[in-house]
Amino acid sequence: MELDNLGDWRKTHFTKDVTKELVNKEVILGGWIRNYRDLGGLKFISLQDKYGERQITLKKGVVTDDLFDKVKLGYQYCIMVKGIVKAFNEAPGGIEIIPSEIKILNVTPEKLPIDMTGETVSELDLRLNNRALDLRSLKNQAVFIIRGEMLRTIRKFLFAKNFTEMTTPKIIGSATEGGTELFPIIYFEREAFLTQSAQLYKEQLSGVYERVFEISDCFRAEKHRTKRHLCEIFTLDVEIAFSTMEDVLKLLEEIVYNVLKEIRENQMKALEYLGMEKISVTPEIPFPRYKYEEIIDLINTKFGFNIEFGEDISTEAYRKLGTELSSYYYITHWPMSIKPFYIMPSKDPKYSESFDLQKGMLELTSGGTRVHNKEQLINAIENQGLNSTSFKSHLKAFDFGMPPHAGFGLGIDRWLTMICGLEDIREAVMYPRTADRLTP
Ligand code: AMO
Repeated sequence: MELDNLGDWRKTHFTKDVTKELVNKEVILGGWIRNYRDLGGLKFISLQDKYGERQITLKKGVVTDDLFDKVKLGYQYCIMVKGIVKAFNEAPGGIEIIPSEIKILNVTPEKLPIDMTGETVSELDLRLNNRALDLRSLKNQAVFIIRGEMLRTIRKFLFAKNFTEMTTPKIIGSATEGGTELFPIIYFEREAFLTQSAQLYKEQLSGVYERVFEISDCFRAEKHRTKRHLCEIFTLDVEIAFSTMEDVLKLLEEIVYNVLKEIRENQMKALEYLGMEKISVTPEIPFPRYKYEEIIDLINTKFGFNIEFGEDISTEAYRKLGTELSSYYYITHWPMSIKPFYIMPSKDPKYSESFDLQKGMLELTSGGTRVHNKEQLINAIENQGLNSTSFKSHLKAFDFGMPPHAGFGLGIDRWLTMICGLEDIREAVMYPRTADRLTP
């Protein structure tokens, strides 16, 4: 097939902007063919762009014969349409476009590797193998509209609260939070690592900008093959000087509340598309707070587990817990023995000033008050069997008046998975990275 040139055609509107106010006006739209029907004397095209779709209607006798005959289309052909907007109640959105010209800019193979009409759902790995196509689906459109809203709201909220957005290095010279779960890389003649989190930098920068945040990727060399784990994750990191865990708990629940509120206010259509409008509701704040000891007591007595103080809570135990506590809640005061060196011990050093934010069975966030005294920090590093000399450059920041500080890290991908009701975290990332997946 001979393809048309773009020439001097430019889109005048996105599909979402073609409303009834434009009736009888000419528009130029561009996008992909999600679906088409050929009923002999009548052809319908569902033209999709990044915001949705509009119906293009070709009726023999109404459009020119040349145009009618030209329209022999395939799924996901890239086309542009020039035409007049008409009101038509039976069409989606009550609008149709009667075309005067159509440009076919690019074509597709007769059989696409995955279903793009929305009639069936192809298997996830197959979809991920063809991600640039798969991302065009209306379901993915809804997921990533919500993700965009989430990130926009977080930024808006934090800027209004006097936070500074930081950008910290992703290539680091030594382990961030202990030696595990790091990806080594070759950095000229030396070994370096991909960062596991912004932890040390956000602490240092809390001693400069007082209230800092970063939304960025970090890397976990985890071989877990679960529906909750990725090797490249996207996190919201927050650190606040002159504060403790108490302040952070309040801030975090306000963020969660506001993000959900704004998603509901601004992107209800996307939530509805995913069938999540009744499920991803704005939660009541403050969130319930349970101490770690209360939680393991509950799990042990109610579900017959035998978790001892100092043990992590297994996935199976979390699964049961999620049936009891299905909304957002905090688990605070974890045993110091299972927390990283930078976490502040409680008055009774058996416990720590740390917390997780849970939604049902899923951990969304961890955080706490940090150690800001250099001697105490060195001891904590050594007590965890790490070598404090490899933290030399980080420890320097603690010589220059480091304020008391606290913060948290929130897994954006996990949260999005939950808000959108997705089965697998890989669906919440445009190009996921797992132990098994390095392409596309
Ligand atoms: P943590 O390691 O708990 O804490 O990570 C913070 C949050 O990131 C998400 N997360 C993951 N999501 C998907 N796949 C993974 N492999 C994965 N690992 C973590 C979770 C988790 O709650 N520096 C601390 C935070 C702090 O204290 O400020 C940290 O990184 O949602």
